[in-house]
Amino acid sequence: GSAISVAMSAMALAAPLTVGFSQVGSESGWRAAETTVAKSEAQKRGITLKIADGQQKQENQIKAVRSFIAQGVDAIFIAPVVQTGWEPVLQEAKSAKIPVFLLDRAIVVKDNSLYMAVVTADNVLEGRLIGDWLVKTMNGKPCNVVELQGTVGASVAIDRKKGFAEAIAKAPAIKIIRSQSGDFTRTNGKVVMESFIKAENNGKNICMVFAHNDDMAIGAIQAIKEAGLKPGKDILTGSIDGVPDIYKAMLAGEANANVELTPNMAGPAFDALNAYLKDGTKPPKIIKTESRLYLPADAQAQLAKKSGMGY
Ligand code: GYE
Repeated sequence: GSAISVAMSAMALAAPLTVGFSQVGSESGWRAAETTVAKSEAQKRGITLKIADGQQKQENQIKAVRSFIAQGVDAIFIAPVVQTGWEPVLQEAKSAKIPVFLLDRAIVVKDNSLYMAVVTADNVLEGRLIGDWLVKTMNGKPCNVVELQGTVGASVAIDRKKGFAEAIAKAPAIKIIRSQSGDFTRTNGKVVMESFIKAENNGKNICMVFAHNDDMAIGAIQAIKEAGLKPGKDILTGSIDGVPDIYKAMLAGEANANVELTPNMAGPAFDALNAYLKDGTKPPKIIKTESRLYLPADAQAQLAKKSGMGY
């Protein structure tokens, strides 16, 4: 570039960056942790972070993104509640030359240049890890599974469902007998689990609950107890996130398998943004975070690790 544009980008680097973050809402413990970590990761780097709570509605998120564009922020982060319907607003961001990063959930668009990168786990793998664990645990024995799905249309719900189904397809005696959305919340996880229990001989037909996140699993554990059954024994549980409460449930013998998901999605996005603004370095399209299975024997150490992190 010319001397002028070099000088201008040096100025842009010197001025503190402002990033607008359109967050899904506050549906789960993991979500709250992600927001907390985003704030501290921004602070570490001297970035001003503006967070808009979408309250689980895409239209609110689209409004927030438009407002960030109007404010002329340096970059926009979106945790997209659902995977479709983003083209028009992303086109507006692109026209305004504002780079967009997606956090924790993916989107489906024809033109992938509408966003810079997505920071996410392999959500199919997360579902598969729980499914593989169940196949191994049952060792050929039959098992009726009920599934608590995440938000309808969310990439993570679609992918976790897919991975789990793929894994249990190897074990013909393991079947999903009921599947419904609990919208990733504790309250709905409990309500939907209550209806599953009622419909399945007061829970006696149910062998395992696969919840797409920990909060719904914790709601389900409550419902199982209230039905006079023992969670973790009469009905096994498997879920995803790794929030402190699920490790506590494991220590109480009430939860069986968990895949941890880091709440630090913003940190890698800030780093990719800084590299891009510095010299145009383009990040990989998918910045993948780790997915690992933890069992009750790991719960104490996991809980200690989480409390050391402050979330
Ligand atoms: O697992 C769940 C949250 O999109 C990865 O959304 C995220 C999921 C997370 O509500 O707890």
